[in-house]
Amino acid sequence: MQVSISAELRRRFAEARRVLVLTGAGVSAESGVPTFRGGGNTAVWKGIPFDVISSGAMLERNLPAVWEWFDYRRGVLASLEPNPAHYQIARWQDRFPDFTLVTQNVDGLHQKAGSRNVVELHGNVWRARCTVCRMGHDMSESARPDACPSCGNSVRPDVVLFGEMLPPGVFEFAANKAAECDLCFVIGTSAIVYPAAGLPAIAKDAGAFVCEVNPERTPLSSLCDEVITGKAGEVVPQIGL
Ligand code: BV8
Repeated sequence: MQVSISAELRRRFAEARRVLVLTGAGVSAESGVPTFRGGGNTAVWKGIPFDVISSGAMLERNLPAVWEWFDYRRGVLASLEPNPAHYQIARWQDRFPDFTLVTQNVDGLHQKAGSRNVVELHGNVWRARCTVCRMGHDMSESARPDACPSCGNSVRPDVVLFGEMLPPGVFEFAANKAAECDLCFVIGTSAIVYPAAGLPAIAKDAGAFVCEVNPERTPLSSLCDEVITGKAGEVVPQIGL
């Protein structure tokens, strides 16, 4: 689908030096990853709403149930591939002198498409970490460990659940980059989860040109300088390289 991109955005893209991209579940939708909201379908797992099964309170109460949910999601993700939006964003990292990709997604598809130094605000489903010593464990090539290989305590998904703090320093790093950028893209997010959804406003307040890509309008749309209505996989490759 051909989309209309303003001459202003094309000029900004050509002249940009510091670019920040914020992505949400929508950037992975065309790869087959279910989104969490929008379209009337809220993710529900065995009758438990997504924001309940993916909450710190549930993890405290029933870690096995949370693992079952994340084991299922890794199973779904294992066969999925990045889509043209992921690949174009990966190309952008060498196109600009200062490029930062911040994602709310936990699916690892940006990295699979070649993006480096991805700022994962909410962690990654392919990592586990110890509940005590916080030792990380990569599950992309191996099964989930029954216990921490280092201290023997229980392990949990290395994902930020609802009601949990983001990893120390991660949001602050992203916020600083948002405050320095001259061009900010917001791709595939419903913009209701904080603190992530606050990043575009930081960029806007600092004078950046903010462009949203989404089939639907969001609470951020009104603050954006340009809103391109469409699917990420179709729109992002047309924005430019
Ligand atoms: C925090 C990992 C400090 C888990 C996620 C009450 C109690 C406790 C907390 C709160 C509270 N009230 C508010 C809060 C804060 C809460 C929050 O913001 N809640 C919201 C729902 C109101 N935030 C937190 O809890 C954060 N921590 O604040 O700590 C604190 C601590 C205690 C108390 C207060 C404060 C932690 C948030 C992280 C939660 N973990 N994920 C897991 O994945 O299982 S968030 C989850 O939502 C996902 O990571 C997802 O990425 C994220 C945001 O969703 P989106 O990515 O935007 O996806 P969504 O489906 O919503 O939208 C998809 C969009 O794509 C739509 O717009 C659609 O139109 C579009 N789209 C569809 N197809 C396409 C497309 N776009 C482009 N192309 C397409 N083809």
